[in-house]
Amino acid sequence: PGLQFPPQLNCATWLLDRHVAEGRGERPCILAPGLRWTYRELQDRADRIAHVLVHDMGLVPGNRVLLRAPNTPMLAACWFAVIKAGGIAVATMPLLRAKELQAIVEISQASHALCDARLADELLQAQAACPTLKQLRLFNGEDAAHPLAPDLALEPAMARHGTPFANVDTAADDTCLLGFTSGTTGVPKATMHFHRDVLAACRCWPEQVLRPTADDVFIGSPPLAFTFGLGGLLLFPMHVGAQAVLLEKAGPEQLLEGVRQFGATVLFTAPTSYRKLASHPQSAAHSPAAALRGSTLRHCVSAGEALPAATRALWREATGIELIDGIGATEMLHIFISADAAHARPGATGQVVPGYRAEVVDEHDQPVPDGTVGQLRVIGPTGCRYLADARQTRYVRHGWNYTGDAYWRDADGYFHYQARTDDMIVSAGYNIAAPEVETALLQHPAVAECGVAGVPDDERGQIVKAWVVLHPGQTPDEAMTRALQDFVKQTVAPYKYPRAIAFVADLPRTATGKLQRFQLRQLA
Ligand code: 3UK
Repeated sequence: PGLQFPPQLNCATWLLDRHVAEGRGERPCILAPGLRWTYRELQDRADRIAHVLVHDMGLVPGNRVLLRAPNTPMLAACWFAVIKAGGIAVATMPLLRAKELQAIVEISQASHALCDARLADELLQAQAACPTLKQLRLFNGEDAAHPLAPDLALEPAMARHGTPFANVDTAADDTCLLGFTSGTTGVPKATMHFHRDVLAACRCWPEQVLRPTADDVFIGSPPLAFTFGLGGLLLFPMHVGAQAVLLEKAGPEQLLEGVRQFGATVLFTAPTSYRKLASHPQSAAHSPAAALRGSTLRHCVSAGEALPAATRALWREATGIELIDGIGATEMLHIFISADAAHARPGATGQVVPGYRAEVVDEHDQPVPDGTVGQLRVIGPTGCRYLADARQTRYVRHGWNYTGDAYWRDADGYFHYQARTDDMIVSAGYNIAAPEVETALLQHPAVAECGVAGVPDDERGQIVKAWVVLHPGQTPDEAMTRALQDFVKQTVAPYKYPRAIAFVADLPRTATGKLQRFQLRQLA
C-alpha cells in the first residue's frame, strides 16, 4: 500500500491540521457525553497545550511526556499537543497505582506529565519518588470541578497562550510514542513508535480491512493508552476525517447508550465485552445487543484476545453483524492479521494484512508447513523496537516480532490461533491449548466467563484446570462440575476435559482486559 513517507514528517500535521487547512475545520471530530469538538476546536486546544509545554514547561523535542486520564477529549488534545511539540507521548492506563506509574516514569524517563485532576493523587505520589519527572500540569476538562493550585493548573495557562502553534519539524523516524505492552506475563515492556509508524498503521489495516469513510462515527472501550484504543478511537477516525466518541466508562450499558446517542457506526471492543453485550441468561433475543439490531452500527471489531467461535455466533444472532477479528500487538501498533466480515472464517483470525509478512516458525526460526502449529512472527511497516530492554531478543530478532502466540496456517493463508506459547498444557503426553478448552466451556449456557490453565500433577505432569464464573442463578456444585466436564468431553476430544474445576466470582485480567493465565496457575 505505497508507504513512502517524506524524511521530515510530523504525524499531527497530517492527522489533525490537514483537515483544518483543507477546509474541514468545522466538521465534528471528538464527541463525548455533553460535548462535541470540531477539528478546529481540537486543534485550538492542542495548539494551546503545545505552547504551554514548550514555553511554560520547557519541553524540548525528544522529551517524554506522561499522560494520565480516562478516555476524554482533553486526553486527545494533550496527545496531539505532545506530538506537535516534538515530544514523545507516554499514555498510561487510568487504573495504574503510584508504584506502577513510578516504574513507567523510570523506564520512559518521563520529564513532563499532563494529568486529569481526578487521577492526580497517585501521580503526585509517584512524582515524589521520581526526580526525573520535573514538570506536571493538571486539567479538569469540561466540568471544571477541582480547584487547582495556580502553578499546576493547565487550563488557565492555555488561556494565556494564543494559536496557532507551528508543529516541530520532526523526522519521519523520530519516536513519537512509547507503548507499554499488556504484561500478560507480568512485566511490561516499552515499545517505540515513529511518526511514520503512526501513519503507516492508518494506511494498512484500516484501508485494507475496515475501509472507513468520513461519515463514520467510531466508539469503543479500549483506553487510548492501549494502542488498540489509540488507533481505533483516535488515529483511524481522524485519518479519514471521521468522528470519534470518547467514553470514560465503557461497560455494556455505556456502549449501548453511546451507540444510540451518537449514531455510532464502528465499534471497537474485546471478545469478553462482546460476550457480555450479547449474552443474557435466558436468550440472546433479550440481550442488550439485540437492541443494536437495525441500529446505525455497521462494523464491529474484536481484538486483544482470541475470539471464541461461540462469541462470534452469539453476536451475529443478536445483532446480525459479522465480527471483524484481528490480531494486533503493541509492538506492531495495531492489527496485522484480520478478515473483514465478508471473508470471516470462524475459528481463524484472518489473513495477513497487505503491507505485513507473517509466518509460523519452529524453535529454530524455520517456517513450518501449512497445518503445523508453531510460533507466529510478523514484520511490517509499523514496528517494532523496544526501548532498552535486556529481553529484546526473545521477542524481536532481525526486525521480526515474535508474538509468543502458537498459530497454524491453512492452505488459503488463514491463520488459526491456538494459544499463547506458554498457555499450551502438556498432560499425559497430550498437547492441549488452554483457549480451546475455554471456547468449549463458553458454549455451555451456565458459563458466563472462564479461564483454563495447566496445574502440576504427579501422575500426568499437568492437568487441565478451569476457573469458571457462572451466570447469576446457577449453582456451583458437584453436579455442575460433572455437567461441565461431560459437556467439554462431548464438544472437543475427551482427553482435553478439565479434571479440576473451581467456581469463582471473577477472573484475573490485565488493564487491557486480557485473561492472566499465569495468575490462575499461581492460584492453583
Ligand atoms: C493477543 C490476540 C488472538 C496475542 C492489540 C489490536 O492486543 C493488542 O496488543 P498487546 O500488546 O497484546 C498482543 C497479544 O494479544 N491477541 C491480540 N489480538 C488477538 N490473540 N486473537 C486476536 N484477535 O496474544 C498477541 O500476541 O496488548 C490488539 C490492536 C493493537 C494492540 N496493541
